[in-house]
Amino acid sequence: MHFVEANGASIPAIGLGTWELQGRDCARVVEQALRLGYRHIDTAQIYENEREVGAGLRASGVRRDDVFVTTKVWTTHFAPNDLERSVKESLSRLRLAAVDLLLLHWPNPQVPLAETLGALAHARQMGLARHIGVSNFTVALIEEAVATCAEPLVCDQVEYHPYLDQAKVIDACSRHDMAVVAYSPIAKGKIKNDEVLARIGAHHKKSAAQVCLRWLIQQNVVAIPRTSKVERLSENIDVFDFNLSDEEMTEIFTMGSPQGRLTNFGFAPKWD
Ligand code: 1BO
Repeated sequence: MHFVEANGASIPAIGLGTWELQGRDCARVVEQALRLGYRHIDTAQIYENEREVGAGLRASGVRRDDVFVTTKVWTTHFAPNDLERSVKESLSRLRLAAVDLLLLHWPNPQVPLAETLGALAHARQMGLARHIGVSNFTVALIEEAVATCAEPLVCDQVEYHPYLDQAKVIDACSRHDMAVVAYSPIAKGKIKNDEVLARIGAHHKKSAAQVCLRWLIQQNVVAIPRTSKVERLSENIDVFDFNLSDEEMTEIFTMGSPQGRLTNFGFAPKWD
């Protein structure tokens, strides 16, 4: 497994995203993923599956310390006391003493960012999280957060795949030694039918999805593809035995645009 280093954190480059995985299916997929060699699981309070993620982790038999577990605080818990209480509730659902990474899930302009970051930093100081970071933050918000937070922020988790140009966010993260963690890295399955990626993949005996994940890894980006199918779990982690050429990387970069976003909500910030 390849790791991405960021502000003192070592993050496994491929993780399992669990957005929209529920109940027994979620626990089963987490267990299978860990048995297949995954060492990074991503959940969130709003996914309502932290209990199942914890159950899958225990059922896998993999040592707790060998797995990098991320959860995210939902925006309704951004007032300082709420944040601390909600993180303790997350830990009790996961049945863990601490998570490896704790993120603010989306920006929430209703609560001053400095107050929320103070509580996030305090959660780390109390030992509830080994590392902290943000998600869905724009360049301006990254700058504000880095300037305000008393503890290092190790990542911004954002939507990123070949159809969405995220050059500005990537540049801001790299200036602050923060990792970019890509959610929906295979564009909610759209990549599987992409002709350019399939053509590049044929050259390497890999699928279009594997080329896409490899393209992210070669940028030092962490990817957290979600799947409920065991064969896809194996496919998504089998991306460490080939290299894309500079020409192939560049060709894939030309597919991105700011309009390629697939996840948007009324409460989202004004994107870069
Ligand atoms: C509302 C969930 C977006 C991705 O984590």
